[in-house]
Amino acid sequence: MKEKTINGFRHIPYQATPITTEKTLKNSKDFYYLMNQRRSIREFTNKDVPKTVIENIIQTASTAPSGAHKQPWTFCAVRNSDLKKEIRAAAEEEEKENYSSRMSERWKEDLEPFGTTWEKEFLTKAPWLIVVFKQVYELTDSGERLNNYYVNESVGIACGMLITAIHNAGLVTLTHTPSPMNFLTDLLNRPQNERAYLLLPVGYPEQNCYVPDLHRKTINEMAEFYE
Ligand code: IYR
Repeated sequence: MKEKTINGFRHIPYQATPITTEKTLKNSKDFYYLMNQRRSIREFTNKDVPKTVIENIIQTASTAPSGAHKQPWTFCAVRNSDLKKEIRAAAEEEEKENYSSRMSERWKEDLEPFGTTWEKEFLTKAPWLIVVFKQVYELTDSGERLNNYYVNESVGIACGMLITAIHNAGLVTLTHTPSPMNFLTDLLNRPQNERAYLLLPVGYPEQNCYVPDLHRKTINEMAEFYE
């Protein structure tokens, strides 16, 4: 197959990998079994993770589709312990406020199975923190603001792929959402077009780590088929 041009842009043949139906059955099942072992982990060891691993998982996340391929994301990977301490202190300050006055009683009851509190030891214990920023708009050299498209969808998908890559690498994480997250813009010195979206500590689970006995919805509870 040859290249072609659409609206003046080069299009190249898609190199599909040939696959049998049996192989797609096996792949889909194996991957489901792998991902079904993923759990949100709040207790980390301080064992280091090589920077290359973090680069690989971030590159995997950046394969996500995005509105008009704007790739409206920045992944800030923090290993510096002083910076992690500052992030923890600021996050805990917000969370104290959340748990004491901003969250509803019903919300706090819904969180009881997880045993979460304002205290966030994982922010200093995990070897890496990945803070994902969304780029609400692009800033041109002349200072013009060009809005990006479907930013929340795009960055949400990239975060899902990041979590999948972390699990596939044999590491653990949790989706931490200190709210409000503006303090991360200052601490990480981000430009005005970026907003903090999600914070993911990455590392190895603590030995003898427990997780709540949760159950996932069955296929009949969460899917409808229209054949
Ligand atoms: N952001 C708070 C509260 C919290 C909210 C949800 I939704 C959780 O699944 C867990 C915690 C915190 O991180 O403690």
